[in-house]
Amino acid sequence: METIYSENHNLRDAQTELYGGQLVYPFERPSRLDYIHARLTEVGLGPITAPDTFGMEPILAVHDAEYVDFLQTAWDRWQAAGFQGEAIASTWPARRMVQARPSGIDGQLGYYALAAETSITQGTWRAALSSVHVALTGAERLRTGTRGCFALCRPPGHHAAKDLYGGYCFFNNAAIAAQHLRDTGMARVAILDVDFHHGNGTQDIFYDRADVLFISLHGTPEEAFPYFLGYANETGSGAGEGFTLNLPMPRGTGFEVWRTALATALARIADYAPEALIVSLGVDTFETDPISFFKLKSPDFITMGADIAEAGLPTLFVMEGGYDIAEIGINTVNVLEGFQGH
Ligand code: 5XA
Ligand code: ZN
Repeated sequence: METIYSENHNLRDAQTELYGGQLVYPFERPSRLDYIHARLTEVGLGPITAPDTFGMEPILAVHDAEYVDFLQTAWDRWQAAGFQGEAIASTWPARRMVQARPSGIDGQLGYYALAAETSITQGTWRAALSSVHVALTGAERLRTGTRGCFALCRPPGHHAAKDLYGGYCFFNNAAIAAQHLRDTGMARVAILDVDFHHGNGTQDIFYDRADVLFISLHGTPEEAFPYFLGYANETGSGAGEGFTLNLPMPRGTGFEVWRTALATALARIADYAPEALIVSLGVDTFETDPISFFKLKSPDFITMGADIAEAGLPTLFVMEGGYDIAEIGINTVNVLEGFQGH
């Protein structure tokens, strides 16, 4: 299986994440990809290729133009305002407040942020742009007949909505890839999100549409980030009614239960009969992930990949989360090997 990868992800090296009331070095850090890259090479999964470049059009097909402009200029504007640390939101348009876009950078951070853990830094824009190119290059491979491809994206994307960043995400790589497949001729695309966290951004982008099916398996939002989306009764709206499926699961969920949910997801995908499948691949379902609460073990990820292969669809794996860094390479590549070997 081919992997698409760019060293540009290293440009995203934030030094601060607001976690547990402290500013810590972020869980979402460059070395995550070093471990995955090393494992890909160790097992010889296939070629590792640099991405092609794409213009802004595929991004603007998903994201709001003012939001894109905000991301491009946020760091420079933050610095110009004289702030010393990394750019972190601190004020939100909460209940019963006006949802208007402030003019200054401090106000706009709160306007566009869905969470405060994600700081914007020097290099964030370029890394986020490159991550999109990685996903789009993978999508292009599916268009030319590839059975499976791995887009080794970083920063991740599934929390980013058309005008929201957070949860370490800026552009929604999987959604942009799906939209690209739609815009270049595919009638129906399915997105299966197996990251521990609900893909709120992807859900939001496609919520009222029937041409992209979104399914997410995740920690119950009663207890897990992003907390305010991902309940089972969110099923789509308008033309999209029935084309969102959420399968939240409780603390301590192990692979037996998780795999039953995956079977439910795969049955729905078979029923939908898409032309391609995009998997938002996070391995933070692993038992020792530091910010999650499922109990999957390393061999389970091989079974997961084999189960996904059973769908028999051209499949693009798009990297999302996973923070047990010592094991992230093994767990991620296990999914891909499980898929490939099947
Ligand atoms: O999939 N999303 C993540 O792994 C990020 C979670 C951020 C929690 N503050
Ligand atoms: Zn996650």
